[in-house]
Amino acid sequence: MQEVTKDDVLQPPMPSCWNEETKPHKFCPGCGHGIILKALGEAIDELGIKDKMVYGCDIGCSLLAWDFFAIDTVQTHHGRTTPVITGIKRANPEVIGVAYMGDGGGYAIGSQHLFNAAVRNEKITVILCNNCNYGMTGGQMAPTTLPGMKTETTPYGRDTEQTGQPTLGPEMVAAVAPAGAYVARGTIANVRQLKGFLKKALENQIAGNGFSFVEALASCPTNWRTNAKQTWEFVEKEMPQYFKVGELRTPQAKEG
Ligand SMILES: Cc1ncc(C[n+]2csc(CCOP(=O)(O)OP(=O)(O)O)c2C)c(N)n1
Ligand code: SF4
Repeated sequence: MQEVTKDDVLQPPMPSCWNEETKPHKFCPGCGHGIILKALGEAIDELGIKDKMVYGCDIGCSLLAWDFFAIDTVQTHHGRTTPVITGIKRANPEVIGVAYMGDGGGYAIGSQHLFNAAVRNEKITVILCNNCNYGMTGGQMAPTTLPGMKTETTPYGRDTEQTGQPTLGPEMVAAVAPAGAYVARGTIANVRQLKGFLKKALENQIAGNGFSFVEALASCPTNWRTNAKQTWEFVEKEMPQYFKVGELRTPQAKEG
């Protein structure tokens, strides 16, 4: 039988800022990272900013995107993408800097960087993939693991008496960021809306208003050990019950 290659199959259109040679990408089937990065790629294409960008990815499954874009890219230590992109942006304010990370990288080891960058209103964009666990290292409890959720390190379910409540990142960033910040939580269950949030976050940086932060609810079927139906139900129905989807801050004013 003749072998079928990827050139024989009709491919869905890729964002032009993607590095075509590195596709298919390295994420597991059903992973949310690729969906977030497609929405980001389309937002970059629509804004026409590819040549001005520096993209930074963390340690965690986000590092699998080190060759994902045809864009200047830096791969950093775990939790350190925010300060690395901050440094690049400060050295060259013309750059549009994006820091991409997981919930472990952003809300555990890198939380001091994330929240202090927000306090300082650094003119960068941080995008965080919330998949309720430490994906790359095999599915341990993360700051975002839901109450009662089973992981490698919470085999009987997360006990919030012992470990506290899941981190509400956008709510925390919105509470400390000055006027000019943009903060939102999207989901891979609504990609059109997610792309809109990512576009507004990038536009906020282009306008020089201040810090921009978008958390995206996403899937990790490998560590959740879920089939396609269970995976989608968890993302679409379970996660938004705790993590409310929507915009929390727009640059016009500090609300509340
Ligand atoms: C300083 C440091 N601490 C710990 C690790 C081990 N480590 C690698 S990836 C990872 C967790 C990644 O989880 P997350 O940030 O949620 O991203 P995901 O893989 O789920 O996308 C950890 C703890 C490391 N590489 N470096
Ligand atoms: S382990 Fe989870 S987060 Fe990492 S690539 Fe696989 S599905 Fe995605």
